[in-house]
Amino acid sequence: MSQKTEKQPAPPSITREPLTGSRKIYVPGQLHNIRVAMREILVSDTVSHLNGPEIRTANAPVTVYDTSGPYTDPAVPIDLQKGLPRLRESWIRERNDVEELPDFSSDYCRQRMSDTRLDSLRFEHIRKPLRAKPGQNVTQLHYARQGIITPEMEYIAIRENQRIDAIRGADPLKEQHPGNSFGANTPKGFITPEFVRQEVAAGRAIIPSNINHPESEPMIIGRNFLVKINTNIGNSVVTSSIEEEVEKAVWSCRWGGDTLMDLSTGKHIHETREWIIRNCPVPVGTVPIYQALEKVNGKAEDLTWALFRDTLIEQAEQGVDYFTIHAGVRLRYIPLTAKRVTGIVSRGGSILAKWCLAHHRENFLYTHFEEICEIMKAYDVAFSLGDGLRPGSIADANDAAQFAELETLGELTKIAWKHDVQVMIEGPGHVPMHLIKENMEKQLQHCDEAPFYTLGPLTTDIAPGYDHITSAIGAAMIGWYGTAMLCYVTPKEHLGLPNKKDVKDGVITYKIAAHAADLAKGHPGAQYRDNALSKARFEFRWEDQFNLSLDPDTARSFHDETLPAEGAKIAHFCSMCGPHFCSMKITQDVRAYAEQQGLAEADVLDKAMETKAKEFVEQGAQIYQ
Ligand code: IRN
Ligand code: FE2
Repeated sequence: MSQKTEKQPAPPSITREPLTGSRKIYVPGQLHNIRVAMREILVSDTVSHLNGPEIRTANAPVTVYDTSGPYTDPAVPIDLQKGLPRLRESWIRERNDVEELPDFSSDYCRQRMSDTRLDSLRFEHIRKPLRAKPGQNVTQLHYARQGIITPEMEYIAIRENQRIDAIRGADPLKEQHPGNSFGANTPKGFITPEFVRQEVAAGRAIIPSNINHPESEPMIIGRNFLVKINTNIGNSVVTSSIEEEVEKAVWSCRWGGDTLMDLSTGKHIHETREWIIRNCPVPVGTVPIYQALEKVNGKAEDLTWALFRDTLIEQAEQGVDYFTIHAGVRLRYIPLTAKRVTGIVSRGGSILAKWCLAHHRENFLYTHFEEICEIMKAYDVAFSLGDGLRPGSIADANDAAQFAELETLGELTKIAWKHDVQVMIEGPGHVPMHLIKENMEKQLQHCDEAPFYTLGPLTTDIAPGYDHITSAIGAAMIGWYGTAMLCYVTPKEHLGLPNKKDVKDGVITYKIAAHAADLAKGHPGAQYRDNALSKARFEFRWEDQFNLSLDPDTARSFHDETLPAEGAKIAHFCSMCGPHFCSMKITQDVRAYAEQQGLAEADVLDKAMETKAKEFVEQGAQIYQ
């Protein structure tokens, strides 16, 4: 008889309703039989009653990029025990280059499968792992280089544009590059599937898409696309359970997390990850060395290549979409960190440094790099080349250790590309504003434009409790310079494991940084939403202003703190300035007056200024006498 000592995880509390004022829509593809999930924000009419009867003008709904997955579509049944619908499964199988394995190929999984105590915690019994057929390469980079536009690429092209009216009728095979300086509401370019393919083929962008994670909706990381944000979750030995982590994962996607890293180091690492992956609509990343370290009971010197390799296969067959691999922490760079204020702050980096010193040998991730590539291409796992020697304080920014590692990451990028394996590069860390640009320039130079993925950077060390802000400043800057993905930092950074509130605060803060960068870079779809929100604000369409914002719930509740009455939602002022000092109200009055008088707005302003100037001089003469 099985001894079921483990309890079934309690169903987490998942928020299922769409964000207020929004609904899920599906945009069909032209090349492939796909439906791209997007979020449509409904807005009300503009109402004007200048000198006469009320005039209503309709405002178009605003379509935005949607990372929330099937959770916000009330029509899709969700069963966390079964996992999400497998959106990509048929696309993957129809390519005819994968095979279903009779069993999981890692030793670790095979041993676990016989452990009946874990039955209720796992999903393996409901699926078989997929792997490339012998001799096949199943990466999106491989397809892109052969000129194939995959359904994943078309899915991405559609969702990246955000504005579906901009792409309707566009030729999907035409190469289109998003130009710069897009004027209000007039995108000059849009992203086509062919453009996506070219960027992937050039190594400038990656599509993390493990064939064993068919639940994930395709997304792209590259500097000619929307800037993405990654969120980290995961338990540690001291806190949190499987259900809490699943809840945080869904929550992170709801508010805009584009990818999710499970950094669990505590109990049931494998099972926690399985639950997260099966229920996660965005790509999932991990740092496999963490689990490898658990397997040797935390003794870094006991790590071996064989054990690490087995861990990679275990996680690849679970469906992890990208691996942080700290292969750039070379033995000879470690002394360069000796005089640092904060030494090595990367968890993975410090584990490998310890191994290198204990054995006085080169990092086994570096020496076995080509073998790692062989595994990556059999499942399409992308590299996130870890910055194990990133600076952990302002004092250590841009030092010799950091840049030596970056050069090695460039060397490894070329090896991965030789195998058609997708690569992005991890970056710092703690960097003051004046040293940020150099990071981007060096990364582009050494890593041949492979996408950059940075942790912040934090621009000062003096604000624990507020490091989502210290780092969002750096993130916005480096995103503008060309970083493709920003790893969020929560208010709990340096202090503790983030809870659900911290996850949301981190996500919204990073959405701001990413969007600010999109605007500055001139992404064709970015400014449309700002314009729609500004128009709603100017016209006192309060509900529209809330709903168009990144966090409608907070915007609404802040407003309602002082003016809770329903009537205030159409009032032409808020409690900030009151009814008589609202600049927007005054401007509207000026415009109304101009229209009444048949004058141009500028003339009215001139006239008004003249009167004001006169008054001022008269009053001033009294005041300063
Ligand atoms: C991102 C850029 N540089 C580091 N990161 C993230 O930091 C990385 O992807 C992972 O999620 C987290 C912890 O990495 P270390 O501390 O093991 O390097
Ligand atoms: Fe830090």
